[in-house]
Amino acid sequence: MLDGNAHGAVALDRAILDHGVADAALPGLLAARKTLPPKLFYDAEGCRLFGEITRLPEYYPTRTELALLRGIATEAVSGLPCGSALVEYGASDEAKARLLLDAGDAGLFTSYVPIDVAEGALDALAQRLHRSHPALRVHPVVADFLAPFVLPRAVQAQPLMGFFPGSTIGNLDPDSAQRSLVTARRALGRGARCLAGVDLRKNPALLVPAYDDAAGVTAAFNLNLLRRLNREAAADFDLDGFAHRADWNADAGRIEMHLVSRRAQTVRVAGHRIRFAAGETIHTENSYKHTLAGFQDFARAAGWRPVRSWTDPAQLFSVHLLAA
Ligand code: AVI
Repeated sequence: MLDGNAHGAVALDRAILDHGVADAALPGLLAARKTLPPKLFYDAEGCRLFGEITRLPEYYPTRTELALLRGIATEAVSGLPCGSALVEYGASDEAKARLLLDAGDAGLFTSYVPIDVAEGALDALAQRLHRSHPALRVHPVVADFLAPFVLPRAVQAQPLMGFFPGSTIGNLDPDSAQRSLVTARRALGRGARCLAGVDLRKNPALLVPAYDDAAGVTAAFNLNLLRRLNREAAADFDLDGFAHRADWNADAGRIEMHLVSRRAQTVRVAGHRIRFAAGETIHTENSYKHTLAGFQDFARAAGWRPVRSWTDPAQLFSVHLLAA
């Protein structure tokens, strides 16, 4: 059953989403070390390119996590009461949630709350689930889950399981990731459980190509940010003037994505003139990688109790069951 407005999505966080692209981009572009917020990746073309990334041979996280979840889904949801709600943080598609929704007895999950900034993707996801799971109540929430938001009233009295798949929290700086786990624990309440998919530290020879693939899809995904600014923030970036770069930052334990200015140039963005030196970068994304014990400590510090952790045989990716 669908629940929501005419677009099929409950807009609880308009104040944040309506900031506009220029407002989101300018503070970072005007800073001494230029940055852009990764949430700007996900316009329609960015969502399409991210979908392509997840199918690349070099990009191991999606297929590894899917295989892992397929194997552990029944164990991961065991002990949850019938009539529970699954709350997914960063739900660009429902492929992973389906594994949990279909895992337990019929009637284990009666509601699903996908939360994401990409309203179009949420609408499409809700329509697909409406067809395949007509008895499931789907309550999409258009929100940046970093900011506090209210869970739909309809699920507030249900037993809740949070779901952070895809190492989404790895794209947040550690303070924000910590805060989002705390916010989720408070929103989900006493007795809640949470399942988190977390990418593991590994040899940079495997990590870097996952973010700099031979077909150039990740490069196109990164450069699409500039195309979006040209269209939505009155910018005039020359896309040929910037190159994609992915670096492993061993000290910080993260992959960094940058757009490197190929020459000295000045770009207009929303009425501002922004100067780039040759070689200067816009830092567009961090993707933190954890150790198993490191993530368990991280979850504990956010008030969650680690119950169980699973990894694939090659120890590429991990899934953690946490209890509030
Ligand atoms: C969405 N997120 C978990 C992806 C990642 O692996 O950090 C985003 C991504 N950026 C480039 N490739 C994939």
